Amino acid sequence: MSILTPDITATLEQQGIELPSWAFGNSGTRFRVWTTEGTPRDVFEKVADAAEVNRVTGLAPSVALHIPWDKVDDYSALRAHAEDLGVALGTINSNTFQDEDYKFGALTHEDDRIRRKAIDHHLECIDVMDATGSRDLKIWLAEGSNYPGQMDMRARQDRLNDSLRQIYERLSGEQRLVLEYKFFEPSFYHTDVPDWGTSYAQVATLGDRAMVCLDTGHHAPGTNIEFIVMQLLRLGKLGSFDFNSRFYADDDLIVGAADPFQLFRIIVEVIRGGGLNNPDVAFMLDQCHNVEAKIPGQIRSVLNVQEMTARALLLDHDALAAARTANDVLGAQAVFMDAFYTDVRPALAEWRERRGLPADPMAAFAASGYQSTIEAARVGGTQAGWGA
Ligand code: LRH
Ligand code: MN
Ligand code: MN
Repeated sequence: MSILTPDITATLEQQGIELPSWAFGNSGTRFRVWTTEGTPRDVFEKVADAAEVNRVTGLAPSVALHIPWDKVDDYSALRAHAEDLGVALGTINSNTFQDEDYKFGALTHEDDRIRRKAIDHHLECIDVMDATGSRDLKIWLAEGSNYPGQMDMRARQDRLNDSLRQIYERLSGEQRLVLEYKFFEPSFYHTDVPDWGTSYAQVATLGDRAMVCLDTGHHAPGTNIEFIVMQLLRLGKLGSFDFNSRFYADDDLIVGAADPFQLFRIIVEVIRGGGLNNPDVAFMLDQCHNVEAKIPGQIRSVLNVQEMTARALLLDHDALAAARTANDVLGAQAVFMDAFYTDVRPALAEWRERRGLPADPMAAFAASGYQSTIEAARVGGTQAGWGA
């Protein structure tokens, strides 16, 4: 009998991980952007590549867009294109980090003209959501200062709150606003939304459809991220994840690659806090594939999340509760590690086959010929990159 019980597979079957359109474009560091053959030239091609990840894994039903990187004239046509390929358009990410006007802030800016421009950009993003059928507007702000004394941090919080309220008021129906935090970069002294507490304090004043987005790469080294996950779930304010992994800063590497145990611990808390199929929590990747192949990089990523989810679902809660009640420190830790160390890969491969999916999605993609087809077809035009 498989170690994956029917209860576990029923949960796994519901799992969906949103892919970021920008993972399929070229990216790099501030030193160099690397190019690869077959890289999409527009968002239609990015969506096609994302659909390929879903085809071989059954795990990636939607694609997040970044505006203006993925700006098009006709979002209904893009939506129809995605639906034809079996995927949906997901979270809309605003972008106020590449415009000269925003050098000293956007939603926090002292100058009313610039702050109005930034608010209007978000209102346009909500127009896009109306056309794409997206639920979430994700806001990450590259705002802050480099030197003590440079800016009035408190006044900026007040302006931020006013800007967010104007944006929130434009949402309709099921639409939500998720506010992402990041402890530093591009500003190095102070950041206007540096931590979950600030994001929470801001969204809590707006209403029920304003939540916090937790990007796993946006914390200081050593931060207990699963504690934050637990707390936000407890408060009913965890709206979404941006998954990736990091060694040093905001590295945007493949989720579960740098620290698989951390991913396991996070997913344990997600399950503890209401389950994986909690509709309030959106699972998304936020990654860039600088030197590795992009489509296989995304396939590897969603499989890593699935593998850690299966391991977390194997946790023996009764045994854990008994050990905790007895204050059996080593016993509780042993139960926890037993689940983490279980190799679920053969059972997952077998389960995939039973569902008509390839047992080995990486191999299936390599054998499909898709990569050589796009390399031959996508000549001419400009390759999309991080920021274009
Ligand atoms: C900022 C961030 C944010 C952006 C993305 C490209 O570091 O995580 O989510 O939208 O990177
Ligand atoms: Mn992010
Ligand atoms: Mn980031």
